[in-house]
Amino acid sequence: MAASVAAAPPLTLPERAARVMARCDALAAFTEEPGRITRPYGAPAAIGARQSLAQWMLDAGMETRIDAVGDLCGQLNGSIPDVPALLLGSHFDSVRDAGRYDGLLGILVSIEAIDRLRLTTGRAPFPIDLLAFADEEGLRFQTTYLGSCALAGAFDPAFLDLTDANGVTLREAMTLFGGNPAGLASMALNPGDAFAYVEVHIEQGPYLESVAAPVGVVTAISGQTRILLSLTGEAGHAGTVAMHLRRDPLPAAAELVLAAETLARQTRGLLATIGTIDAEPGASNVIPGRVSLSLDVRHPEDAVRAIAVETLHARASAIAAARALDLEWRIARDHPAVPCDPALIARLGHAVAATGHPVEHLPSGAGHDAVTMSAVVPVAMLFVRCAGGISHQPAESVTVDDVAVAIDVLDHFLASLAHEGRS
Ligand code: HGY
Ligand code: MN
Ligand code: MN
Repeated sequence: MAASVAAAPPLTLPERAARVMARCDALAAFTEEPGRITRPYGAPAAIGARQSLAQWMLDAGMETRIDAVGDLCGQLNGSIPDVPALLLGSHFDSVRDAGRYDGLLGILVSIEAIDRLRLTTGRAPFPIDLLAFADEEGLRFQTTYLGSCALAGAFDPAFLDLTDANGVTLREAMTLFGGNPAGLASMALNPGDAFAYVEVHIEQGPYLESVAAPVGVVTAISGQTRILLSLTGEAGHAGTVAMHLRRDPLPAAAELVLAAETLARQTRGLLATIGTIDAEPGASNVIPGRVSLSLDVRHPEDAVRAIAVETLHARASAIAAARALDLEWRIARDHPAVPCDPALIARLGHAVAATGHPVEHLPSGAGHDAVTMSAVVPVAMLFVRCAGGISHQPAESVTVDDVAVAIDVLDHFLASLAHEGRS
């Protein structure tokens, strides 16, 4: 006769937080660049990370599936006819040379809160869908928010023809990633499918640290415009073409970089970043023929951002004209500022208070999938303090104690919805 095996006791909150930290460490190994974390959409590293996340979702009692974009969707309670779902989520792609918490922390905290709800409070009277988005950063195709765009019914089919640095189309990458370009349109949420989208994320700024709070409730997310531009002149020999005869686009790019910095410094709240610059053909004894740059412009107010983008476009045109260069200016993504839902903000605030911590409110300067989701469902976000506000680089860091608070807050939030209903 087989010996009876006692069920393992449920994990404590500190054990769950430690598990989240260990899982962030484990997922850091899924990278396309040895020695640093770089996990673009659709890459083998993303497939590996998605497999681990899927296993942990299954362990937490969820059913899982891959959607048309390649997002991983975990579901607790299945679908209940005519009962809108609660959506939780964040992303598992990364920037180049990333930290280990941006995006993944929110997915892993949500897994713990869902598991805890299942094992303690019992099942909620509504489905809970955990969305692990496959592309939020836009590293590979400069697209950003691919998964949430499709869910929000905002996926532009023209995106499918975008190519990565190796000429692979998004259509090809999506198929290889287990997605289905033909299924994108039917992915869109219908009215009544969901009643809220809630995302846990590291703050990526220094505010929570400055007020000694482990978590904070987000009020709104700044708008952002991502521009891809190029300046084209004429390549030539570095040793023979006289300075006054050159059509060198790189000094023009330098002027534009400084113009963007100057405008942002002179405009309260405006942020302008040139994050990539590529001079072609790229040899020390060749005058560049073409320079490509990315320009990221952000402001909490859409009107200020729009004027800044127009101003910088005019400046770029003038710089190019003065040097007889051709300018290409393409707006790759343009997202308005998004307010979070007042009722969800209040409920998250109550959940924070229930854990005994101060209820801090703050805006987000970083973009999140909540931006796109806000078109179809009320959204809210919980930020977790990170050391020095450092993010988008390897020094990104959170404490296990703060992660425990985030799990606890999300647990209280879920339990309040489960017990009190949605109103
Ligand atoms: O760019 C952003 O704000 C986000 O991290 N993707
Ligand atoms: Mn990010
Ligand atoms: Mn993120």
